[in-house]
Amino acid sequence: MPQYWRAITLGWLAAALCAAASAQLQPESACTAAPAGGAPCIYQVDPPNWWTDMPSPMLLLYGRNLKDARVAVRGEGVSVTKTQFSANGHYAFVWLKDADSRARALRIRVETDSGSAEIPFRLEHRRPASDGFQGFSDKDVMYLIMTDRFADGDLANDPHPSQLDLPRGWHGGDFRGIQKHLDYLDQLGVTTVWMTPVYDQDGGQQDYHGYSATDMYQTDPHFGTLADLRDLADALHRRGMKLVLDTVPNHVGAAHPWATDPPMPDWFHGTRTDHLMATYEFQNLIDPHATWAQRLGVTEGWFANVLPDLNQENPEVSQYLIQNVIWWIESTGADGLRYDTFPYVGRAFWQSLDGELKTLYPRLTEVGEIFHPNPVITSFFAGGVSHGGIDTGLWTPFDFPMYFALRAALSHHDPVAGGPVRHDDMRALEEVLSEDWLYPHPERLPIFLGNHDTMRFLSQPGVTVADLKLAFALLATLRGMPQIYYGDEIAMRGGDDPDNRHDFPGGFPGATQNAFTAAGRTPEQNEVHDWVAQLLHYRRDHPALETGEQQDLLYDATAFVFVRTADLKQGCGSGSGEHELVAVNDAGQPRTLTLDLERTALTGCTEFRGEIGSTAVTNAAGSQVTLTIPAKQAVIFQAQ
Ligand SMILES: [Ca+2]
Ligand SMILES: [Ca+2]
Repeated sequence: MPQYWRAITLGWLAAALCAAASAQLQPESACTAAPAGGAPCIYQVDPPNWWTDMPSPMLLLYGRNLKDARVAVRGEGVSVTKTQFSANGHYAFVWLKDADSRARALRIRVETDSGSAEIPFRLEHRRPASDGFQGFSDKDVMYLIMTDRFADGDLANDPHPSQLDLPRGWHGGDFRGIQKHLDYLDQLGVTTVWMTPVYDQDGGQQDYHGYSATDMYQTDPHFGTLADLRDLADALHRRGMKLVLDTVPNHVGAAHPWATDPPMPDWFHGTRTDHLMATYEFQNLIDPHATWAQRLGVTEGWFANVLPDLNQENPEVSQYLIQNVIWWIESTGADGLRYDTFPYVGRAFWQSLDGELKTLYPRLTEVGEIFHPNPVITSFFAGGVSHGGIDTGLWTPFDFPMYFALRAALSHHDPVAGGPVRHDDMRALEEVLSEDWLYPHPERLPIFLGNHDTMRFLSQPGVTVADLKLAFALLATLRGMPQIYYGDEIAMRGGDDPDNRHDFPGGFPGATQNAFTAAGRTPEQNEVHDWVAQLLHYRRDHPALETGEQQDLLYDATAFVFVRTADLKQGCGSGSGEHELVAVNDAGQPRTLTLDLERTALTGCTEFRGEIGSTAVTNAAGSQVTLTIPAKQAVIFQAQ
């Protein structure tokens, strides 16, 4: 190579390197210190990367001196179609258009008469469709983990000094801690892990729960890195297990930078100093005669009067949130979503989100939190039906009415007002099940005994370990998908928040016992754990209990008897599928129950073999069967 060519090449290379070096985000402190009217400065871009073969993204740039900047992209096949700026120049919205499908690095140049800035941005190839995105269903068993309280797998990300003694402090649980205990969950019979939100909470002293995001595009460092989260997702997938991410599009944390400096004047419903306080009157959303003021109290109020309520009716807010959901799914291969505070967000947003997700992830499923005892209310939010001209598309709500019924039935405390349950005994179950016609898909309903917002099942007044075991038998056999709150399977106790969020024994430094192992568990813990494992394994081996139809044969104050089978119209006989007969006796003495089999799903059945809790006595004669169920026992029979 001639000398002068080499000099030109090196000179060009140096210039290119120099330009490349300048294409980077600046520290936030450097931008906030930049003089007004100076050169543009950029410290953050949401989303931090995107993918080809997806709807082209809207970027939100954070910085200073961005107002009315000229924005251009260096990189083939990508153009800027639109820009928009906050009046104070702290934010720029940039809409990109990606004309081809190549993964590539871009440089986004932002220029004003005072200077310019450049930032890098990557478009990646999407994950193969087989790499996650599986969706959960009634074939699964979901386990809710409060990440900070399950297991500490990385002491390096713990707070210093330790906050283990603070009931509302950060205890140090993390993604690696969950990954370390997948054997425990797998062996218990869990197939799907639902984690509380992973968003950055900026170390907020009481924000270990994850519902007060300060940056929706970062994991909280206490939980671990995005790479740690991906490792956990991959480890779950290698076992055939699934990951469900908790998704919070209703609000951000009070400490989010937007709270004092929103990207648009109507980014939130109201402002920090002038907003509605959220009401919890979901019936106002359903009542055709409610006032708009009554409805807006739910959808536009600030949760607990402190959490800034995002304005999903603003198209840019809606697009920001939808992209954010997609970003977490594509970044991790998550299989499903749990939507927080579902009724507090307008239906139109849910419909838009669902439309995008169904296109990108056709197998992904979602469950929405509608905390209410009445199926008339909870079913209103389910997908598959239009109300007010809008179908939310939601795969399923949680079965909160069944949660209330199970508690009323087994604690013998007055049922919660506002639901269909009138009894405080076994009849409460049928009172809820009889309303299943309200749901397009009652078989999808996740059923549960409690969660991170409720007193532990075992701490309700008067509830015993025997009651907990009956509740687990119902959880494993009733229609729907069982969902377990971490620690209930080892008989953990605890009152209202924060007493219901104790550390899983054995997951944290200094623990006096290790309940992850049989040897480390107390006899009582093993009794409940082994019962739950036995039920879940039996359920997995008998698909009628997962996906079968259900017919309720007998219900009174102390007994509930039902059958699960693939097709109720097929009685016993050659070629008919399995018939799982479940009988629960909540009485303090044995019950002898006689069932008439004619014109039931058990027509033609003559043999009843006890499979679980099989000390029961059966006597089939003619078209009747008599079952004797011991005191406070649940028995599963196979009928033939
Ligand atoms: Ca930790
Ligand atoms: Ca809202």
